[in-house]
Amino acid sequence: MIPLQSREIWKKHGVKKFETPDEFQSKFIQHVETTLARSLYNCDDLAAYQATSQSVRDNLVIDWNKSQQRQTARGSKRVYYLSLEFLMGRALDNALINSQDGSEESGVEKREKIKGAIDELGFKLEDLLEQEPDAALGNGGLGRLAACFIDSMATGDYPAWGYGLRYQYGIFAQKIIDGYQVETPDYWLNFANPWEIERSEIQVPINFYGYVDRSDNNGDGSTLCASKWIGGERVIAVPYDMPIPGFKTENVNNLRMWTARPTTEFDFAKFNSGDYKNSVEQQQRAESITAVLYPNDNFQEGKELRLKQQYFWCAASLHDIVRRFKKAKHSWEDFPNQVAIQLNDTHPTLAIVELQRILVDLEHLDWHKAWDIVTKTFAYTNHTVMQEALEKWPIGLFGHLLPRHLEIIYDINWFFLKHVESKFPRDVDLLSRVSIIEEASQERQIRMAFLAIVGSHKVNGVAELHSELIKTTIFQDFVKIYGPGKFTNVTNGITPRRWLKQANPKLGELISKAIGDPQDDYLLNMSKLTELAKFAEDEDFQSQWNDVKQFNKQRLADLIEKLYDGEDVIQRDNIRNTLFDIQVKRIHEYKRQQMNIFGCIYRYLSIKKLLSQGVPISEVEKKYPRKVSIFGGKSAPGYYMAKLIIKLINSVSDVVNHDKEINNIFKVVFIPDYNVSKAEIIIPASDLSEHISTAGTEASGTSNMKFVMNGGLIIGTVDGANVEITREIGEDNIFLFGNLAENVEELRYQHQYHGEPLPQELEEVFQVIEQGTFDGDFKPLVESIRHHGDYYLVSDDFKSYLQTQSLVDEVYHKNKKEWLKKSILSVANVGFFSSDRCIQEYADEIWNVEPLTN
Ligand code: CJB
Repeated sequence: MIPLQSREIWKKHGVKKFETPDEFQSKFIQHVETTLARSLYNCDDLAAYQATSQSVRDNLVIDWNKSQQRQTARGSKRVYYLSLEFLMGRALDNALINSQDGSEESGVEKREKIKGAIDELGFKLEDLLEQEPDAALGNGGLGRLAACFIDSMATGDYPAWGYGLRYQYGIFAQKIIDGYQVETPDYWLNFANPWEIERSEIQVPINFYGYVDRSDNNGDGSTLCASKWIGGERVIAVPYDMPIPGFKTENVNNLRMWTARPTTEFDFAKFNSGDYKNSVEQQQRAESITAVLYPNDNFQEGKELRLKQQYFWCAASLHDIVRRFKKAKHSWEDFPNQVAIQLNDTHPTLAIVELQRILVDLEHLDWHKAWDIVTKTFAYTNHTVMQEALEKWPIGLFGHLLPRHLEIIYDINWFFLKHVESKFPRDVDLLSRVSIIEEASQERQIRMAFLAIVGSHKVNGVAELHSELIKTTIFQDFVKIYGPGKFTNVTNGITPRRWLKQANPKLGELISKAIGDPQDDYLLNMSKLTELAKFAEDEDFQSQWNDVKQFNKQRLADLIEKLYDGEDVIQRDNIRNTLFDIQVKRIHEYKRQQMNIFGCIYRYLSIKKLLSQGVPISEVEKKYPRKVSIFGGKSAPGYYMAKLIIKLINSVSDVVNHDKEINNIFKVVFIPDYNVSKAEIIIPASDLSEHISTAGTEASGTSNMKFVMNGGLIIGTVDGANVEITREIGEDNIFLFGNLAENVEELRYQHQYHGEPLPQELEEVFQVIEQGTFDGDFKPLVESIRHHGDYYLVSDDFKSYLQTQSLVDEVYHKNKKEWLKKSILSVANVGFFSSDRCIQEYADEIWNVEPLTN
């Protein structure tokens, strides 16, 4: 502690945030010369990016300190958001937009001033922003949702922390070689990361393996009593903190990311001293825990290292949370009044078990009292109904790594089943269906979703349809046991700061001017956007709206040209009358990029057919107006079919784009290495985007919301959040097609037992694929539909997909005014999908926490 008399000195020298461009420049130069040890003569863009970030970070850290002190002093309840993925993207521009001080000026205005100041220093802000690598610590929707939520929690002044892992390698970088995906490592920490603060003074020991010692349990052998777990391997968890600034608030929250380090203390016990090689191996073994993000999306791999990651992260986070709680000297009953923990999917379910272990084994609470605290603390978000994504761990692997936790899970299950039995006596079937331990499989497995439900007070789905589906399918029995009140819905959302203001500054500007909101308050109160509706048919406004879209399309065309080594793939001169049709997301059979590319092939064949009949190209163009189909997305490295879909897209692209005869009226483009920063360029450029999953498979989708927020129209199935998007923006403003979720089971059954013929259009597409028109062997893709049950119902939806695409062409090319009206009305009514609304719902309905205003 600093002695009282010294504190005056501290206060006198208290650090100050830079406020003016001049003060920024001074900070910038100071960082160039001291932090980076460079000078006027050798400061390149990278150094200038670093110095800018360090300067902005200084401001954030000052607010971060104040925010944390305020949160502690108020002693209010905190939220902890546990997510194995945080797909943050870049931080600098977001920090500039969100930067705030006591003045009236908005962050957006401030950003403009900093831009000017950087100009004067001899750099371009845009070039500096490009220097930053994406923090790509996530796979797709789930990880990006966590990033949007953490932004909204800070913006809403909620005392909230995120907890994650600081992977050294994020999601792999995707290269396309000969049309195939090739993965290369994403070592994003190559240069110093100015957005993190290492907290090496905090070191949390984490144990694995070993055995349970019950020698001091009075010999009664009960696993319910405090037991001692003697770990067999120990690593150290060290946190790195990322300040998360809110928009238009001085509140800055914390995202704490753990990294694994070896412990020397334990090495000595285990290895002979002087056995250098082994101790280095030990070091590498420890560090491997946080080395790499598992690159699967909607799929569980069941590897021991993944389980190790999960426990390492849960144990470190809970240790931190409990330490903070204990410092405030509350009684244990108060824990759920002080702490809310949200589980982002089942990945952090071990946190439930770890808290029970801490309370029973280390704090010596009675089992039931402890369990009451645990269940009041946790809530669980489900993100998928797909079987292959639901986490299960074999008992053998689990018990070896975490012997005490396995015992605790058995006990949790025992009490749970006892409760079920008392409510539904003699229903043995029910008991086996809901048991946390699945007995039916070859090896017994722990069903993590069931454990998460039993250990939480609320379970939510991520869109209305999805939340209903989990209640009637995978969690049906639990609704019977606990009643429907435990299950709820919080429809996903996105942060309008990144996905509107930052990604689409031109649209942001037009909106704030149109609705008379120069301070950009609409970014906090998105219902203000409804003001736009009155301009929907205003021709002058429509034309300005269209100009913004064309600007964004040019920006994307520039990116594509760069990625295609200078080839002008998208004929720039024709951009205004070329429809940009975009599908960017993880590649997955259920998301049905295959249906999209089959549609592209069909379009190409139809154009060729007309040409072969002697129809002049100008006439063909009337039927098939100019269009570019743009794809982007990564496949899990081990997902054969998804990789084949990528190859097919690239092979089709190769044929179509080089066919002189079709005179550029149709193009197919695959953008390699889709990531957050590319999304910020791609999404604002869409006229149309595709969200065409088999009904009932896409829990929510969030890029659908991003596209709508940027004035793009949607072609989609009645799935996930498309349903609520339709409700909000109006069914006239979205192109829906395809079978409904309620019919999927029946259709699959039909395929299995009756083998319906394929629609003619799909047959034609398959024939040219089989003729070898496109480079590659696509037999498995065709066969999965023709002979193997067509699980994703491509053949059932293909015709209505094509018909709806024709309708799109017609409106876009023959009725541009109608199109623009739809686009404006969509943005006017997109407000519901702000993640600020989600966070408020979680806070009110699940966490029971209040914002902490000054
Ligand atoms: N989701 O990104 C993932 N990974 C998974 O393993 C499971 C689900 C996605 O989560 C998003 C956020 O809730 C949803 O919008 C999306 O539909 C779902 O696939």
